Amino acid sequence: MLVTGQRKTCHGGTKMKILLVDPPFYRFIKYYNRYFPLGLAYLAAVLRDNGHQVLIYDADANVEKAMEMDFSALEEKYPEYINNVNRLSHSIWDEWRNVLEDFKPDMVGISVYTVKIASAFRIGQIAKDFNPDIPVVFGGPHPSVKSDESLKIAPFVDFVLKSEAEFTFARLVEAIGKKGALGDIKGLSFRKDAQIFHNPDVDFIEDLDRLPFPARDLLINKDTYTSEDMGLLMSGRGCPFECTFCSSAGVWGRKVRFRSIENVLDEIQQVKSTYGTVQFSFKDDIFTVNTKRVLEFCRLLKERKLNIKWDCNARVNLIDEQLLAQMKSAGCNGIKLGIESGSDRILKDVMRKKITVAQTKQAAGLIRRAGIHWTGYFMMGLPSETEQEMNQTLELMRQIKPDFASLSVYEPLPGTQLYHTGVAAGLVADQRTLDDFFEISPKYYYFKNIKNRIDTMPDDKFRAIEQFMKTSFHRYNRGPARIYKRARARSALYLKKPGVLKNDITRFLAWLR
Ligand code: B12
Ligand code: SF4
Repeated sequence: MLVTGQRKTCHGGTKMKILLVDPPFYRFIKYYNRYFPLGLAYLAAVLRDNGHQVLIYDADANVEKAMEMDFSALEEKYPEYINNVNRLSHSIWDEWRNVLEDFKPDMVGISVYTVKIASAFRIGQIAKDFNPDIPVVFGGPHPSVKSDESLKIAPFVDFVLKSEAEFTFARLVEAIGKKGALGDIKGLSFRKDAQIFHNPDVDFIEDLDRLPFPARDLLINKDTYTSEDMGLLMSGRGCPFECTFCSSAGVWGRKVRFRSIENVLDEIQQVKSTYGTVQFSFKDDIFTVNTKRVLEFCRLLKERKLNIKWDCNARVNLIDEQLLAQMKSAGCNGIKLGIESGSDRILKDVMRKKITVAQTKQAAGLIRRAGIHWTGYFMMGLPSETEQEMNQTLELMRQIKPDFASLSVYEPLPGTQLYHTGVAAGLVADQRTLDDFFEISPKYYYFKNIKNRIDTMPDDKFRAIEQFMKTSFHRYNRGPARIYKRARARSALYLKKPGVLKNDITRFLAWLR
C-alpha cells in the first residue's frame, strides 16, 4: 500500500500525518453535544510522542447556537440523521472534505460507537474518495466486537484495532511506514488479498501511568470548547460487573486498572492551568469501585488545594455515608447511578445487575442526605419486560426522586450477553449489510424484526407506553424543584466562573423550548 507524504522521524522511523475523527451524529440533528473524543485524545498523545503529526477532528462538536436539548425526543430525529448521512452534498460532508484537503493526511483513524456507525462508514468512504491510498483504521466500542463485519461489508475500511488501542495503533503506524509485518500486532484485524485476518486479542495496559495525558491541544477546534468541556477524564479503566446489556467489557475487559492518584491529580492541575477548568467529569465506568481509593483521592485532592468541582459514575451498592461525606467535602457536585429498573425480576434475571430495588432506595436516601446532586439512569423495553414492570420503573423513579432522571430504551449492543441471547432466540440480527446501516434507524440496528422490538406486546402498544414514559420523565425533570437543585449544585461554579452561568442559561433555555 502506497502512503503519501511520508518523512523520517527523529527515531529513524517514518513520520506520518494522522487524522483522527469522531464522526458527526448529534450535529446532523442539531442536538447539544460538547463531549470531546477522549479516546482519540489518548491515541493522539501517544502517536505524537512517537514523532507523528496528529490532528483530531471532532465532527460532532455542536458549536451552533440553536441546539436541541430535549433528549427524550432524540430518537424521533434518527430518520433525519440517516437522511443527512445519505445526502453527500450536506455541508458537514463538505467540511470533512475541506479538513482532508487542508491536512492531507497519510492515514485516517475513525472512532466508532454503534449509534454512529453510518456516519463512520461515510467518513471512511469520503476519505478513500479523496485519496484511495490513505489507510483507513476503525477503532472504538463497536468494531472492538464487530471487526469481522466492518471489514467484510466496508471495502474502504482497511484495519480494525480492537479494544484499548494506544500502543497498538503506534505499532500499526510503524508497521505501515516500514512496510513491516502485521501478524504480530495484537488486537489487529485486517484484510489482505481479499481475506480477513484476526490477530490474537490485545494485552491490556497494566500500568496506566505509562500513558501520556490526553492531547486536548490537538483538537482542530479546541478554541470552541468551554473550560468545562475540557474537563472530561478517566482515572481507571474497566468494570468487574457483568450486566447483560452493557458493552464495557468489549473495550476494557473485566479487570479494573487504575491510574495512580498522583497521575490523575497532575492531569487535573494541567487542565486547570491550561484551560481554566474548575468543573471535571470522571468517565470511569464506576468511579467508586474501590471505595478506599476514592477516600484517598479525596484526601489528596484537598491536600493539593486544587479547589475544583467534579462529578462521576457510581453504583448503588458502592456508596456509603462516610464516602459520600468525603466526596462532597472534596468538591463532588454530581453522582450518576444506574438504577435501571423498578422490578427485582428484571434486575436479577434479565439484567444481572447485582442490585435490588431496596438497595436503590437506600442509596437514594444516602445521597439526598449527603446533599449531592444526582442523576438516575433508567431503562425500559428489555426482553420479557411486561407493562406492569415498566410501570414499576416509573413508580420507583417518582419515589426515589433523583435530581435528574434519564430514560433509555433498550437496544441490543453487539458483544453484550443479551445480544448473544437474542441471537440464539432469533430476536437479534447478527449480521448487517452496509446498506442496512444507511437505511435503518440506529434505534433498530440489530433488531431482527424492526416492527416489533419487544417480545411481550404488540409494537403499537409498546410505542404508546414508551411515549408515555418519556413524557413522564421529561415532565418530571422540568419541575421547579429539579431545576432549582441543579442550579444550586452548580452555584459555587458560577461564582468561580460567571461564563459557566451564561452557558447554563443558554442550555436551559434550549431545553425548555
Ligand atoms: C461519555 C460517554 C458518552 C457521551 C458521549 C461520548 C462521545 N464522545 O460521543 C454521551 C453522554 C453523549 C453518551 C451517549 C451515549 N452512549 Co456513551 N458513553 C460514554 C462513556 C461513559 C465514556 C466515553 C469515553 O470517553 N471513554 C474513554 C475513552 C478513553 O475510551 P474510548 O472512547 O472507548 O476509546 C478507547 C478505545 O475504544 C479505542 N478507540 C476509540 N476510538 C478509536 C479510534 C481508532 C481509530 C482506534 C484505533 C481506536 C479507538 O482506543 C481508545 C483508547 O484506548 C462510555 C463508557 C466508557 N467508560 O468508556 C459510554 C459508551 C461509549 N456509551 C455507550 C452508549 C451505548 C451510549 C448511548 C447509545 C446510550 C443511550 N442509550 O443513549 C448514547 C449515544 C451516544 C452517541 N450518539 O454517540 C456505550 C457504547 C457501546 C457501543 N457499542 O457503541 C459505552 C461504551 C457504554 C457501555 N458500557 O455500554 N455516551
Ligand atoms: S452497566 Fe455499569 S456496572 Fe454494569 S457492567 Fe456496565 S459499567 Fe459495569
